[in-house]
Amino acid sequence: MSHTAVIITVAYSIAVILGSAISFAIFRSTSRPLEEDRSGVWSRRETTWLVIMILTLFALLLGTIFYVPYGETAGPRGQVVRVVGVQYAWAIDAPQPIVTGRPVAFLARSRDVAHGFGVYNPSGTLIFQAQVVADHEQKIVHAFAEPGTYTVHCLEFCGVGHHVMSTTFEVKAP
Ligand SMILES: [Cu+2]
Repeated sequence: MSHTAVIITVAYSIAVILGSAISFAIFRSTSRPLEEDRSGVWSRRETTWLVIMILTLFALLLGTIFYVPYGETAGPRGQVVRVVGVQYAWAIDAPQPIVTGRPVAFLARSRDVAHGFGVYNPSGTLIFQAQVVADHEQKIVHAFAEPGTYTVHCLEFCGVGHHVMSTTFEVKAP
């Protein structure tokens, strides 16, 4: 299982367990007879719950923010590849052959509408995708681990020829 799949599975499991526990507690509370005023107790519980939620959200933030793919650079040894999407083709301009093991900065923009730059590895698995729009240069940094022929498919419906908007590029061992 991939790293992302593990994170998603764990996150969903926690959500399901918490959701079930809360639903059960609410269901139980509706069948209990009315008691004397216990607002002091509930006020303290509410504060405790607030603290737990803030700590949980902060832990989730710390645990996930380093995987956010924004603001990355390819570094001084990076390879720069320019990508232009247009209805209905991709132009991929790599000054040198793209090699494995070194980060590649894809600088992608569109000449017309929004497109989805989706890159598939030689075995056909999607490895990353990014939205590509007209007035913004989208930067995606990725280091390829294995050489081969990578396929690009447009992943944003962009018109009648969307399904033919594909191309390939080669990644070589250095
Ligand atoms: Cu498209």
